[in-house]
Amino acid sequence: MMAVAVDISRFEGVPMAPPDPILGVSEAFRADKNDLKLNLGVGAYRTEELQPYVLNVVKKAENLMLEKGENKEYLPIEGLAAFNKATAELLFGADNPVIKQGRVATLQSLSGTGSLRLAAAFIQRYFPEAKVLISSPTWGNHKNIFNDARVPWSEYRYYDPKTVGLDFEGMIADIQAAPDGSFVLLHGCAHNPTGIDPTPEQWEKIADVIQEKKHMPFFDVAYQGFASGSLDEDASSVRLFVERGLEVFVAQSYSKNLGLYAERIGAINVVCSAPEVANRVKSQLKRLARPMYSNPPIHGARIVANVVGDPVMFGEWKQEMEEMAGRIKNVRQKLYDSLSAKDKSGKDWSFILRQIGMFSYTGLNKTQSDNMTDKWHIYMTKDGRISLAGLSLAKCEYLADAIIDSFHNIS
Ligand code: PLA
Repeated sequence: MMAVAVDISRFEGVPMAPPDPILGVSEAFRADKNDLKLNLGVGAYRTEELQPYVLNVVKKAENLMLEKGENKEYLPIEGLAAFNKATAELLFGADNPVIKQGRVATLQSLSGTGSLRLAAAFIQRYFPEAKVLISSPTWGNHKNIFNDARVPWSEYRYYDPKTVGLDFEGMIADIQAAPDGSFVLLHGCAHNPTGIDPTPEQWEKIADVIQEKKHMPFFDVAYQGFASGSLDEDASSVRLFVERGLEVFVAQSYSKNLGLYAERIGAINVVCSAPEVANRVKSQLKRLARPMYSNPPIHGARIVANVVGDPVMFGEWKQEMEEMAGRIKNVRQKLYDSLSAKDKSGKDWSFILRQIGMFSYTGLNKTQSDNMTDKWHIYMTKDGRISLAGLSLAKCEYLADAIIDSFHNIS
């Protein structure tokens, strides 16, 4: 008997979901047949030839792993011990007293997103009254993560379109005005999407207010080493809060700095006031993880543990990371040079040089961003963000033409 198609579906009530504002851009890019097309949507590093890049040190670690012939047994719920040790040391510094005193609860989780989601579930369960403050704007998925975890959030001012810089006063005022004990989500470095980070002095003031208000700092560190090229420098914001003796949440990702996008490797760290507290927090994070995904994948964890744990490979990684960060800085400079040379209107494009990390926040509005895609085949998010990691020196002039056209000819 052949199966007969049913004419009434049980899924009538399921509407079509809109495409994801970031990952949907890659789908549209793949469908475009024009040779000029350029994908500046998702923040994924490309070589000058615009090809995906697997770090040499990753290949080396994978070869070693293959030689050892390790098994594929389940990891514990908390993940690979060697990874958890390495990741906390990389973040806080190996000599940090919080590590020596056993005050950090670290769980390997599903990259940055999964780690944020686990923390959000923890907040929902143990701080049901608390609200999370997120920057305006922020990485689009932050809102989805807290919405899905049913954690209420509101925004604090961050970006000032007039100065194309940080609205520091606004940020401080909003953090101050939030109910005591709120969670304040901060980008550890290379703020996404604006590329604008507070200065060290501003970080101190942010910490002052958070401390005063008994807020909980919650860092999202998705670009350690990718902003400045230095792992330590990019962790300095987090370390400043930890040095003050505060309890802190930190989500980490190895997608960008080790190019392990698809391995889904990262961690959630909770710095606690005492080891006994850290043990309790960790036990509850494990309890949340178990029914969600049981335990994390092993491959990426082994790569990180091998690279960080071996002085030679660690050195090679730092060098490759500097090269990646350096290539992004070069295209940033070339894009600025091309815009300045071609744009006869006298507009000051120097904000591009002041931004840091993978992205540039161009100030193009939605209609102008649409023009970039529809007319020029340049794929980017509709908030005007472009990923410089997907740009080559060779394409800078073309991009500059497209930006100038969209900026001046489209309102
Ligand atoms: N946090 C921030 C601030 C991010 O920008 C990203 C990735 C993540 C966390 C999560 O990355 P992970 O889950 O792979 O560790 N943002 C990308 C990709 C690069 C994305 O949207 O998923 C972006 O294009 O904004």
